[in-house]
Amino acid sequence: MITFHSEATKLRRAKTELNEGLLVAPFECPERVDLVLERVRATGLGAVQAPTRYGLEPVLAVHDAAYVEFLASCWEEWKAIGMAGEAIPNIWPSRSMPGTRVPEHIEGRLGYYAQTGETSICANTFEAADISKDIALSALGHTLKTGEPSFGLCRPPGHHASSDQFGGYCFFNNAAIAADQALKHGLSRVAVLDIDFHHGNGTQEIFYSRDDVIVVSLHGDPLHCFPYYLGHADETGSGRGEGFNINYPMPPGTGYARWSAALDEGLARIGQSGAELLVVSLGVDTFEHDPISSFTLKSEDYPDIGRRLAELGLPTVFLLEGGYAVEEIGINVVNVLSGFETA
Ligand code: SP5
Ligand code: ZN
Repeated sequence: MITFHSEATKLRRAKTELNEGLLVAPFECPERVDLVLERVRATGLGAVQAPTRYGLEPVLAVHDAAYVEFLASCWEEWKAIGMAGEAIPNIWPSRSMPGTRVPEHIEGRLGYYAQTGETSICANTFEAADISKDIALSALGHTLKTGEPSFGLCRPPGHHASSDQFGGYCFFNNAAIAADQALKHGLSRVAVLDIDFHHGNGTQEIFYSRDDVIVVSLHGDPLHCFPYYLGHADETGSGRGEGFNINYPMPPGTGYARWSAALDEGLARIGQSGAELLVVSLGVDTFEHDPISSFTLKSEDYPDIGRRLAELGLPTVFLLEGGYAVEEIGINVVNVLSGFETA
């Protein structure tokens, strides 16, 4: 399987993440890319290719222009007024003050465009997000052209990013951008299968009222797990999108038996949907030793995931999302991909 990769994904090197009341070194770090790439090479998965540049048009098809402008200028504006650390939001348009206007001060704009407080914006965040979506689109391009599967070694990840908010380490929604472009290239229905530990709230929001993209997400129950406010089983889509959003929330401690049963159900729904392409939001933070998640999948389980996905028989694009047990991230990601290949 071909891998799309760029060293430029590592341009974002945030120093701080707000975690458990402390500023710590971010879990979503550049070393993740090195470890996955190392494993791709060590296992001989296939060629590694640089992405093509696609510009911002595919991004603007999914994200609000003002949000994209905010991301492009946030860090410079933040520095310009002499803020001491990285850009971390500390106020939001919350339930009791929803407001209607976007503030002018960067502190207010930052909160307006943020979902969460753990994701700092630092130098080159926009540049890394931009190349990450190019990697996703290059993988899509390869699969559309050849019918062969492809792997986009995306960083930063994308599935939490909604039409106008960043969060959960995500800025541009790579999977949503790829799915949307696939439709613009002539497909009539695309499936996004999100197997990251966390609910893909951004992907859900972007496609919630659409029937041309079916979104299936397996994740930690939002009653107990980040991102907490979205991802319940009764969120099934709205309007013509009714029935095209399918959530499988599962409790902390869930292991492969229950998880893979949900996967089979989700795959059956995708099979029945008439989707012509599968985009997999591939997070491996379902791993038993992931430092911020609470499922108990083992490294040996990941090839079986790949095999089950292959049984669908659809052209498939894998895009990296989360996975933070840094030692094992490469093994687990490539286990899924090689399981898919050997099916
Ligand atoms: C792409 C992706 O996987 N994003 C996940 C972002 C989650 N960030 C906040 C996680 C907070 C977890 N707190 C649990 C602490 C356990 N010691
Ligand atoms: Zn995750």
